[in-house]
Amino acid sequence: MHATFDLLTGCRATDKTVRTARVALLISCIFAMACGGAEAPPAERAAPATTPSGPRVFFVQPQDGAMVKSPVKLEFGIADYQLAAVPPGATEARAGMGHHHVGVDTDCLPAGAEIPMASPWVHFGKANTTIDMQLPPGQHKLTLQLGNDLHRTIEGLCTTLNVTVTE
Ligand SMILES: [Cu+2]
Repeated sequence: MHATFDLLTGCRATDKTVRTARVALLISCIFAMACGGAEAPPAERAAPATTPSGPRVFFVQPQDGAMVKSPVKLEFGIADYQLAAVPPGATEARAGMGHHHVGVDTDCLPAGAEIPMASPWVHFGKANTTIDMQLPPGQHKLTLQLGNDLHRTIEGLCTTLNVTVTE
């Protein structure tokens, strides 16, 4: 089929379309978005269907069950909650804000508990979201726990995964 390239709409148009009255051309202009703008917007990174909505923290990497080598690159994510560095000398917790903590081979702490400033916990009080963590070979549980400015846990903002560190 012979086709011409219509400069006005950016669409390929058949002879028939070109011959048709200008009204038709206008109509094709109106629909040009469906042709020239055929590129779909980039799909949003869809959360798994099982993920509940609302505030949450999650590991961007590694994936649960991954085989990894030490040092292990950890990256943390947060949704519907504000990641914030701890202000110097903070004496109270700002509502709706927190920073990440990682616990190695330990469970989520109860809501409101103070996250120890000691092993197996690491605080990311500068609102940082990555670390290259040294881990001995074997299986490890990694717990990502959000804490407020007083390093106290926040209801529901904790997740865990398991990785196997290979030699
Ligand atoms: Cu902390």
